[in-house]
Amino acid sequence: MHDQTAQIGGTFPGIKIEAAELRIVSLPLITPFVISTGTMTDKTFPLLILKGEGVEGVGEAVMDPLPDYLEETIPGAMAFLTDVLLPAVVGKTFRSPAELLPILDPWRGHRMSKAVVEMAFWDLWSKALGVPLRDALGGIGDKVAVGVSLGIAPIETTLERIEVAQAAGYRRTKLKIRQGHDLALLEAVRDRFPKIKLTVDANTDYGLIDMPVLRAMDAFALDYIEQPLAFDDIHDHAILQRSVATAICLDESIRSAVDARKALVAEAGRVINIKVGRVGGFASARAIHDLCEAFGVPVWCGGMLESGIGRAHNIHLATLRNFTKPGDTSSASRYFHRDIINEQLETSDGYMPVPLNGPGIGVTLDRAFLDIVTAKREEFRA
Ligand code: OSB
Ligand code: MG
Repeated sequence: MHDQTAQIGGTFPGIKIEAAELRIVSLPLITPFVISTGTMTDKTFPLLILKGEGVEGVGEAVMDPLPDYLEETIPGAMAFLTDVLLPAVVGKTFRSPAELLPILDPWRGHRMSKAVVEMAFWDLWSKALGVPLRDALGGIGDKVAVGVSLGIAPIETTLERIEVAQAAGYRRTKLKIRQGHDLALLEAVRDRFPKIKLTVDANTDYGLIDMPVLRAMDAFALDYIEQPLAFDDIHDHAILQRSVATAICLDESIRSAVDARKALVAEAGRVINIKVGRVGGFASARAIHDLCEAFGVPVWCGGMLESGIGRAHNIHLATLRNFTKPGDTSSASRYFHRDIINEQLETSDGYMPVPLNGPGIGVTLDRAFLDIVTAKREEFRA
């Protein structure tokens, strides 16, 4: 490899993306994950490997098979990546991830598809530089605080799951809610766990017409209510935030730094959940992070039930200094019997160690297992 100090000093010649490998991977979930928009029984995702000059960068895309979280779908992403994005980057040399943006930005939407290309290149680039992704991004520390996200289940089951999460030291409990599965749940949870750091995530299930229910949540000392209103809305969240004491946290409705600016100016929320896949990559995630910091708004790193590759990217991102609230990157073993990486991403007392087992994302693909769980594989060469 090259001398990293010389490279950081500005003489880095760039790295050529010689080839790309795009897979569809499917991992069964240990327990079905239920949210207001539907139930997931397995985690299916596009995995992108960019190959350049003896190094490989890996990214995991977060769109669902069907447009139930946001509009992107796996079939749409595969077509866009195959027909447009990968032919545009394979065979080209880039000196930094920012040099990819003129290729990605002109296209409308498709932020999750753009993100997987950009994220895989950040991994490739930081490996070529010989530094952890954390350092390339400008993060600090060797562990990040995390909580659990608990899917919709009978109240008794949820109480048991909270017990388990508390025993493991998780720093925050997020309960998925939907209309009719909200106040009674919160009463039961607060009755049993009066002091825990608690949040709820509605995944867009409510409207302003549900103001009485959302206001009633003020009684439960929630750290925030995540995405109560529509996925494409900022305006109504601003009305809601003026009418409830609890902080609103935006997830689905923030897809770019421009969205974040509008939400911050409108005071549509007091917390933002940053998912690097949702917002189109690390450049956008950092811009949102910086903007929130300037507005005095804390952020935290969300998740999409990613495998070890996506989780590693999330953990490195969460080392940026305004990620002051616990993120969603809990132990991979809560979701999967076996991961596609060789390392184990497990928390200790509610902290996830930053994978620093080498440069880049700091984790490595378990190729043999990856082949078993790969449903489709395509190669791209210049
Ligand atoms: O809204 O944060 C969300 C999972 C799938 C889709 C949307 C969301 C979630 C989670 C899971 O809450 C967080 C995790 O990865 O553990
Ligand atoms: Mg959410």
